Amino acid sequence: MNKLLRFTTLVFFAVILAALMTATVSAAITTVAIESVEVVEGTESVKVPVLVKNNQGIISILTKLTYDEALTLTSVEAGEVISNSFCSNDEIDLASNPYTIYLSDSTSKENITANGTLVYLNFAVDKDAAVGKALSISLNDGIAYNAEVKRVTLAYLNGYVKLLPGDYEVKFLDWNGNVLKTEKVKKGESATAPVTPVRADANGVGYVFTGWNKSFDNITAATEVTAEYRSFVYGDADGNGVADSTDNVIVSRNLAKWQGYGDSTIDMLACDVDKDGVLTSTDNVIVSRYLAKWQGYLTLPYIG
Ligand SMILES: [Ca+2]
Ligand SMILES: [Ca+2]
Repeated sequence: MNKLLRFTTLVFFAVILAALMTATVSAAITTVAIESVEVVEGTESVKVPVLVKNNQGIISILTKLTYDEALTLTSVEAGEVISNSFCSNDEIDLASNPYTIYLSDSTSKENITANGTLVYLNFAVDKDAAVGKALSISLNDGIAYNAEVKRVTLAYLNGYVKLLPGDYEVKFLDWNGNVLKTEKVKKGESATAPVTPVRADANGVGYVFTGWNKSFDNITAATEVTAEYRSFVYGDADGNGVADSTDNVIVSRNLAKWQGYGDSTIDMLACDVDKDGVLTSTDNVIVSRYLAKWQGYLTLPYIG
């Protein structure tokens, strides 16, 4: 092995060792961490835990809490780590931002080394707080002591409260109020329509779906969307509301391809009285028999 290679190897291991030591040291700092909380918009109060991690041994902590103006501190509860503690939750102080949190075990002569919740911060959330924005909560200027009355170095992990867009229920209803589909949609997003509904014929009248009565894009509230249909009378080629011999003549001319009697001039759905999807002379024969009140042809559509 040449000298350069040996030197390089040595440097390599030295760097690794230094990195490991740094990692060990940084892992060993007592850390006060605010646990971020995400709630659905409209939530009026949140409880934010403040945790101690990598606890190297403490007996008291004093720190300053600063928080977003869309939050209002309503109370501070002691957590489990320092159970016999004084927690500066004097109501008069609550309005101050920054707010001083002070925790001290007045009885223990030994270091508290448990990890867990130091305090719970209860906040009221402003009604107009921005959705999706991290409402920051931070701690700073901390002083902590251990049982030997030595300063304990603290690291902080700041947190936030975030309002998540709410879900809104979008209901798709049929003409008679039957629920075709229910969907939860996030604020500002779009609902997806169900499969095109089919409305049954009734008393010689047919229906064709024409769309939904309102938009279901950009949903910002609970929404009901209703199916809309166009109605037609079976056999009523000219759309005047009754099936009579005039319609029969019109259909004959359409089938014979007379000028001015094209498909676009008549109601094709109304004329397809056997509902096979096409207009043929059979449909016209059926309408003739219906008009002549043949037995078996007394109602339309005719399903043979
Ligand atoms: Ca007619
Ligand atoms: Ca037909």
